[in-house]
Amino acid sequence: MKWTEQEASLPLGKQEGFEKFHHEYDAAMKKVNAKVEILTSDFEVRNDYSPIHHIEKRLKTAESIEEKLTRLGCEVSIPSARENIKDIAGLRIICNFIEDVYQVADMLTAQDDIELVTCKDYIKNPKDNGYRSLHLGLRVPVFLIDRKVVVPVELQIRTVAMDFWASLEHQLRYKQNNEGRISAKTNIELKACAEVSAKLDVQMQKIFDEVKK
Ligand code: 0O2
Repeated sequence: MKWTEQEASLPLGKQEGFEKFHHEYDAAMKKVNAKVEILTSDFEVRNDYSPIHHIEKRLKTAESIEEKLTRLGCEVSIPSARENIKDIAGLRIICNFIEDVYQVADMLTAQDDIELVTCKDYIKNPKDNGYRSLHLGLRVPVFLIDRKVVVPVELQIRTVAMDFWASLEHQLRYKQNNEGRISAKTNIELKACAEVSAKLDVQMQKIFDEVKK
């Protein structure tokens, strides 16, 4: 399909083919979610322990994709969204312990229909504000009625403690002012909390390892 200028001037959600485009990401998200659920139940069947605490998933709305394209200075069109936005389908896996995060990441990326494209390890290299999480950019094949498409999915894997911190920091960022900025004082306090929570993760892992022995 040729992308006309007229088409690109419409809001993304109203452009021709948006529903089909969006559905590909929904299907990919459901596929990865099913994979994680299967891993969880397999753990439950074989062991008395599952590394996965819970899963969250979200599909970016047309408005949110449009906002991100505009923020990045990209054209607001379906081809542009396909090219520039890799987190339309997103899943977050919350694990109990740090080692579980890497174990789950290894199990998923070892599956032969999953392609690992990017890996940002904010656990080994936390962001300046203290944010910790493992971010994997994946590509998964999805079989539709008439064709196969390979769709990007963003996976965030982190511990309960990392998730607790990230959720509160996210809420604060949007509460403090409309631009999502946090005051310097709050930033320092939040970073200190991130460090306490990282120490807690290490201590809890140690306790768990000792109990396992
Ligand atoms: P949402 O609705 O949570 O998805 P990009 O992936 O292109 O957006 P970047 O910076 O390369 O940009 O990606 P990165 O570092 O992988 O982070 C993207 C997502 O990670 C964010 O998504 C957040 O979910 C999460 N994240 C990253 N940094 C922080 C942080 O400092 N605090 C918190 N709470 N979350 C963070 P979005 O797009 O912001 O929104």
